[in-house]
Amino acid sequence: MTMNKQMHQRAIDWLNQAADLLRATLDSPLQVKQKQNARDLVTEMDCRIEDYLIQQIRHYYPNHQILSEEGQGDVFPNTEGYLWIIDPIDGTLNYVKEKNHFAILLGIYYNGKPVAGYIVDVMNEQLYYGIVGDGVYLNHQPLLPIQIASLETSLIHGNVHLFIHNRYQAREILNHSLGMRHYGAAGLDMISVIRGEAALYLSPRLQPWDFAAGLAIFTAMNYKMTTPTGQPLDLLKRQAVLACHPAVHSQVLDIIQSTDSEANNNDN
Ligand code: 2AM
Ligand code: CA
Repeated sequence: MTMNKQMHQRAIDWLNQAADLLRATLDSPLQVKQKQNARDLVTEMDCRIEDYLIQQIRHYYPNHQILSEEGQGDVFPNTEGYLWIIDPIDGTLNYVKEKNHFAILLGIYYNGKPVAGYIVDVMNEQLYYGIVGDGVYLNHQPLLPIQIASLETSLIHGNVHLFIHNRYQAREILNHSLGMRHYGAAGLDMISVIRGEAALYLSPRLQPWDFAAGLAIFTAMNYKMTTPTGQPLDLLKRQAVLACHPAVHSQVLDIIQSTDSEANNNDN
């Protein structure tokens, strides 16, 4: 399925409106609630952005399915037909504590296959999108990534806990690289790989809305996004994710699979 131009234009208009609203309200007092723990937050702006995007999609595309983090989408979506996967604010903890380094994420899928992905780096006013079968763009200009030659000459991105607990041979991967950086917003960490600033991003636990936008952009670029054991990602499940430049993917899989400990290598 190729991306429909009108749908693409609407998605961009809605994302721009949503990003404008987040910037305009940045200094307003925020209602912050904990979800599972003190690091897992939701604010009224997560819900407001989600509500706005879902209202637009439902109005123009009433037959499409929606999967969205804060629960206003479909309760039990499947991958049949069009599926919009939304994270209204990726990096909510950054949004609350830094007022920076957060994103809006949207992935559009058809019968489980990526069609287009959108990542808005809100405070930098940068819109990244990838259209499968076309290419990847930054603020509507074709993106020319920095070239990645090898793990040994590259930075990597990854969740800090991976390195503390050495899951997926994270320390070994780090030792092969030049060093580790991390934003704490999956969409922005994936952008570092998309731009060629880092060779990979590894996270032990991402929800579909954390990786759906990036997976579509990676697919448009022929980059690799799999589980850390090289399996395809399941669009409806929480999983560990290895998002990788193609030049280093097989080397990283080899390092991960060289582990002795099965427990450290569990994809779930
Ligand atoms: P969020 O801000 O949308 O919740 C932080 O390392 C990254 O992981 C962010 O993209 C964050 O997204 C996501 N994240 C935080 N807690 C998570 C959890 N329990 N499961 C999956 N993803 C999570
Ligand atoms: Ca979120």
